[in-house]
Amino acid sequence: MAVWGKRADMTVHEAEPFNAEPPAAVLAEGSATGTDAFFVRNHGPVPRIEPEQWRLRVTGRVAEPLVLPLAQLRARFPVHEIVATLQCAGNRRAGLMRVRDIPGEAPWGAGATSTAVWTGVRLSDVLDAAGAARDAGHVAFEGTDVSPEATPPQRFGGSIALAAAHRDDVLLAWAMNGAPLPVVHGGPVRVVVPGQVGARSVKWIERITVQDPPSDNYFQARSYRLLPPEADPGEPGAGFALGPVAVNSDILVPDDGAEVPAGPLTVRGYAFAGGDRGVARVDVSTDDGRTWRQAELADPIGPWAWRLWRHRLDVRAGPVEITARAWDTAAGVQPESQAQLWNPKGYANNAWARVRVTATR
Ligand code: MTE
Ligand code: MO
Repeated sequence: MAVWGKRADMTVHEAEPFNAEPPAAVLAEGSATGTDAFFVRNHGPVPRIEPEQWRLRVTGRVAEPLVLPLAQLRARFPVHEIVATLQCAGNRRAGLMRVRDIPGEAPWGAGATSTAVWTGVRLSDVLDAAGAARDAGHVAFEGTDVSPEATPPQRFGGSIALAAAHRDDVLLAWAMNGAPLPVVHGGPVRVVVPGQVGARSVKWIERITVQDPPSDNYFQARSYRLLPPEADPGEPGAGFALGPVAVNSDILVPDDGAEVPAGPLTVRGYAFAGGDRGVARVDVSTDDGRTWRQAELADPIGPWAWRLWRHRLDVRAGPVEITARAWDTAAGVQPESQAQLWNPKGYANNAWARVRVTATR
């Protein structure tokens, strides 16, 4: 049954809180993901907020604290539209779980990554209006939803560095793909932080605090940290907080395990690089990386969005393993082995993409 306006064929990792990803092939259909297919990652129940009741509070190291109703947020600042990809840190965790189990976390596939057009105002314009201290360290976000998974249970939150918050691309968005932001994606208003792990794009944003240290919220200080493999995931402060997304790609078509006709086969996928990096190249191999061919990249749809890619192969009857890897504009490349990337929370799997298919005559 379709819930939250999503396609009926979503893989639902959890019904409550709702967590779901689209079938990989659906992501290959277009550079902007349909709202009905865009993945959903929730850490608590979806809060119901009346847009008229909603207020954004801007506090902390500001000259003038603000309390902004939605109408004022929309009227007072220039409106901007960006195309941005969100990628959850848990994207492709299923691959890491095949290396070693990761108890308590969902086996996300390629689909914890999606791209949309977001409309809103720049966070930096709002910070300027509040007279945010220019020498502050971080900007902390807090949503409305209370996560029972956090210790102690608390609202979802996180932070980004002040310099990142002043970038042109960080939005307080009330629309997605040209329609009011759906409640499951954070409506009435969410933060969109392009290029950083999805967790920093706080939904149902209610409070923005300009401060020196990073947020002490559970989802900044304890979770969404990349731990050394031997670390105890319950240990506070271990590892480092995730931020910009490393170069990544995945194969969306054909499906892993599919049977395909021998002969011409078009392989399709996405590639994405966060931070200030773009996707420079995608390579495809059918001999486990001994030789590579360059895939054809779709035209860029914006500096903060993924690049879809395709590559035509000619496959002979029998088993075929297809491997892909992306390079970013800083010459970063996806590492080969997910065994080497395994970490206790199963984040940031950017190992070579692989699917195994059987070609039949
Ligand atoms: N914001 C709030 N308030 N609560 C959440 O659970 N999940 C975060 C982020 N913002 C979350 C949140 C995570 S981990 C990700 S990956 C993205 O939202 C997912 O955004 P989406 O559900 O719109 O795809
Ligand atoms: Mo996430």
